[in-house]
Amino acid sequence: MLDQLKEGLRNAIKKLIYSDIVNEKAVKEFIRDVQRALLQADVNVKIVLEVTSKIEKEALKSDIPAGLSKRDYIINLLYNELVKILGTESKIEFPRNICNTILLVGIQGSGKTTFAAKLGKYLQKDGYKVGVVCADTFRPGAYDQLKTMCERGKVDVFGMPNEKKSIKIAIEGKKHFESTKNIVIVDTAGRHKEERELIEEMKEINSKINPQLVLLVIDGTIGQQSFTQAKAFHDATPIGGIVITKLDGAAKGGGAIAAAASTQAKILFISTGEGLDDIERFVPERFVSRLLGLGDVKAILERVKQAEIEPDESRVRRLMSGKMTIDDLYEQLSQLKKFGSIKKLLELIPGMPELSDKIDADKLEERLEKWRFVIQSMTKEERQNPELLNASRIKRIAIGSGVNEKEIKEMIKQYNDMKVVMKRTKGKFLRGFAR
Ligand SMILES: Nc1nc2c(ncn2[C@@H]2O[C@H](COP(=O)(O)OP(=O)(O)OP(=O)(O)O)[C@@H](O)[C@H]2O)c(=O)[nH]1
Ligand SMILES: [Mg+2]
Repeated sequence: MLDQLKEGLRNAIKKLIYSDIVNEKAVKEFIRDVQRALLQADVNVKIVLEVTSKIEKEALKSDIPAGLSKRDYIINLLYNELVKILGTESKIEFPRNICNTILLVGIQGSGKTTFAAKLGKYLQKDGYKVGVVCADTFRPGAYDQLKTMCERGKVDVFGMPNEKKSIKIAIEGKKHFESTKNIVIVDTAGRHKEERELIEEMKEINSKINPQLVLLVIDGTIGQQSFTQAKAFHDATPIGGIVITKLDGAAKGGGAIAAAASTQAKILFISTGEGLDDIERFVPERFVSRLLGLGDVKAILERVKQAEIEPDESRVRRLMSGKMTIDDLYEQLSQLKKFGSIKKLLELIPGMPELSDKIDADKLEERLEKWRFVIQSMTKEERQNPELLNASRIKRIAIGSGVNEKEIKEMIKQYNDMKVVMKRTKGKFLRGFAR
């Protein structure tokens, strides 16, 4: 879905993560990359400039919240601004004790019929009893198309192939399902090529069948033109939501979503393929996380919180003065273990899903495991005083831990390096790693 936009934004992030220092030049380049990606997806120029100038202004400020790296801060800004332009999540719930009607409208070929079947299946999975009505008297074979798709999804269909008045079919369909269903989805004809006519007809059907929800189905391939459609619709009727279809492979899909959202109308669903299960609720946060490859952002925050490292006073002082004992190191490694498997953690870190090919997380985890075995084979004195570790002691530890001597020597060297880093960063090293 939206592969081009995804790639553009992820490349911008990747470049930022790999840059040696995050100075003004790097920020400006990041902003340019983001602008390019959004414009290519047909996001409206005004929206693009608004979003990126906000990010740029914030990113160039010197006071970044304590404990955050500049890179994290900037990625977070991008995430927040993108979520903001896409609006808020809206709940869709229907009372189960009445028969609710959902009316689908949209111009020719926008994907109404396909969506009617998908929505039927989706709501049925959610526990509703659903019937779908074919009120399209314009398109030849409309009923057969809908019937075939609904049958595949095991959703009941109603139609009157010989009836010419769509309002009549809608009314009969409602009656037909009234006593057995709690949701009736009405698929309408898409003979309209422009919004004005469509809205006139929608108003008429609306007044006669009184639906609980009118959904406007918009073809995502039209990009920012979805603005006029969504706006006209939203101005004409206070109820309603929007469905954006064909987001699979639609180069302009990002622009279509941003434009529709900027009308204040709610996007309720998106459709990402011709299959019956290619439907999803539109949740701006989730959508942007996926777009940027941030994994599940909420999950990261929770894990970081759970794993807040709370070393005791004396340990902190030792770490800060560079006098980290191996016991301290062991304690820190155990803290890292709280994150669960390192591979899973890497997948949750911004930018990491993209980079994880390059990092062999299994190896890293294996290495930490070995480290633990080695530490467990040391005596208490050795752990307090690593300088004691001479050749004969290392030989003994190798036998006890099953890790060869060369590797142990390497570990000791790493420990010494880490001690230097700890001293320099005043113990923040592991916290940084955790983030
Ligand atoms: N790739 C892709 N194709 C879709 C999607 N939704 C619908 N289509 C295709 O778009 C075409 C039109 O879909 P329909 O559901 O018939 O559209 P409609 O709005 O009912 O059309 P009319 O009734 O003629 O107005 C069909 O070929 C569908 O298979 C989608 O999310 N992705
Ligand atoms: Mg149709």
